[in-house]
Amino acid sequence: MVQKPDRKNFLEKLNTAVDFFEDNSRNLYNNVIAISHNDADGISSLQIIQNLLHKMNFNYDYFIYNRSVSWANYLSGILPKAQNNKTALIFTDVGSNLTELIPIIKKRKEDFYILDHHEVDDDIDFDMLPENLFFVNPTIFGFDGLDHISGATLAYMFAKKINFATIKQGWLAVIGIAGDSLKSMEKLQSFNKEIYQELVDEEVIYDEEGLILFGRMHDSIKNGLKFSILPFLNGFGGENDQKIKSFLSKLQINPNKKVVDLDKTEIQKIIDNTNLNIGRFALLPQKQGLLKFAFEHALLLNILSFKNISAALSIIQQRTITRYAKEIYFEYVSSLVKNMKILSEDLPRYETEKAIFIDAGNSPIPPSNWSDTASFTTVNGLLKPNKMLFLGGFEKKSQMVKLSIRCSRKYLENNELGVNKVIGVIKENLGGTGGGHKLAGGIRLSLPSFNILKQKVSNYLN
Ligand SMILES: [Mn+2]
Repeated sequence: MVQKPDRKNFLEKLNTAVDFFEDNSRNLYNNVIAISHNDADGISSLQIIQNLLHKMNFNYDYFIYNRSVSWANYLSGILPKAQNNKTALIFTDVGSNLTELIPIIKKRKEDFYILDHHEVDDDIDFDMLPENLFFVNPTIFGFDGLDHISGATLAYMFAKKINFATIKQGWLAVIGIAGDSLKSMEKLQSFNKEIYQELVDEEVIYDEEGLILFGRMHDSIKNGLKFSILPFLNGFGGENDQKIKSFLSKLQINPNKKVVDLDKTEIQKIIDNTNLNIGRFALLPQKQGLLKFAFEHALLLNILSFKNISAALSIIQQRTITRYAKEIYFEYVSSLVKNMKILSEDLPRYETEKAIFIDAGNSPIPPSNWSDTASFTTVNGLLKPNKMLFLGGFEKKSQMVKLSIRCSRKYLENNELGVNKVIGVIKENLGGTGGGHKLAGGIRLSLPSFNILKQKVSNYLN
C-alpha cells in the first residue's frame, strides 16, 4: 500500500513548473496573485513567494484562504472579471481540491501554479489537467505531506530554483516545517530534513539539542513543565506552581532557570523522573525572545492566523514579539494545556469500534481552539490510538457543525482510510466543505448531515 517516493518524477514536475514560470515571467506575466493557507505553514509559504516576486519586480496581490467557503465562491471575489493571460496565480499550501478547482481553471485564461502538500482526495487523471494548470504536489509521487515536505519547504524549493538568494529566507521554511510536523527536528525526513540541514550548514538557522518542552522552550523550567504542549505532561501540565516547584527543588534545580540553560546533569535528573526526552530544536538567529524559537514562532503564527491574520502577517516580519501577541500566545497555550486535560478526562463522548466523537460544542473549549486541541491530543497520544477522533460541535458563527478529524499513524497501520479520504467520502455523501491530510483535517457540515454521520459513521470509515 505504501508507495516508495518517486523523487525523480516529482522533481521533474517541479522543474517544469519553475521553467514555465520563469519563461513567462520574462515574456508574458505582468501581475501575480498569490493565495495561501491561514496557518504558520501557509503564511511562511506566502512570505517566501512574496519575497521572490519582490525580487523579480512583480506587481502582486495576495490572499489568504481559510477553507470556510468553496473555491468557486472564494475565487469569484478574487479573479478579475476580464480574463487576462498576463496574470499568473500561485497557490501555496492550498489547492489540492481539484474537483472544485479544475472546472474553474478550465474556464480561465490565467495560468495557475499550485504548490501544495495536502493529499488529493479526488479521483483525478493527472495526465488530463488543464493546460494552464501547473500542479506540483509531492503526495501524488508517494511523499508524505507531513513528514517529508511541508508547504513552505515546497515553496522554498520552487523559489530557490528561480532565485538562489531565497536560501537567506530559508528560516521561513523551518517555521512551516515546525508548524505542520509538530515534531522535534531530529525526526525530520526527506526534503524537510535536507533543506533543514542545508540551512544549518549555511547558518541561516541554528540547530540545538536539549529538553523538549515545545510551547515554552523560551521560558523557565518551571513554566516549561507547566505549559509544555508537546509533550503534554500528565501531572505537571496545568498544575499549580507549588507542585512543580517542589518537584524541581527535590531535584535541586532552580525553577527559574531557563529550559535552554539547563546543564546535562539537570536534564538527566528531569528525564529520570518524568517521561520527557531530549531532542533537537531550531533557533532563528535574527529574531529575539519567543520568536527565536522556531516551534514557538510557528505556534504563534498558527494562533494569530485564527485571531488576527494581519497580526500574523506582520509578526513574521518582526524581530521581536509585540505585547499583544505575547498575551494572546500565553492565553492560548495555557488554555490548550487546560483543554487537553478537559478533553482527555471529562467531555461527553460517543464511541464506536473505530470512531470517537467528542462534543466540544457545549464545552468551555471555544471553536477556535478545537482544531489544535484535537491535534495536540492526538499527537500526545492522550486518546485511544485505534480510533478516529471527531472533535467539534455546532458553531454559532457559521451555523454549521465544525469538526476537527484526527487519527494516529497507528490507526492507519491497519489499512484504514486516512482523514482526507474519510472527508472525501463524507463530502460526496453528505456535502460540506473541508479537506486535509491523512492524519488531520476538518469539515463543516449542516446539522442534519452531521447527525447522519454520527449515526452511520462506520459507513464512512470503510
Ligand atoms: Mn501545510
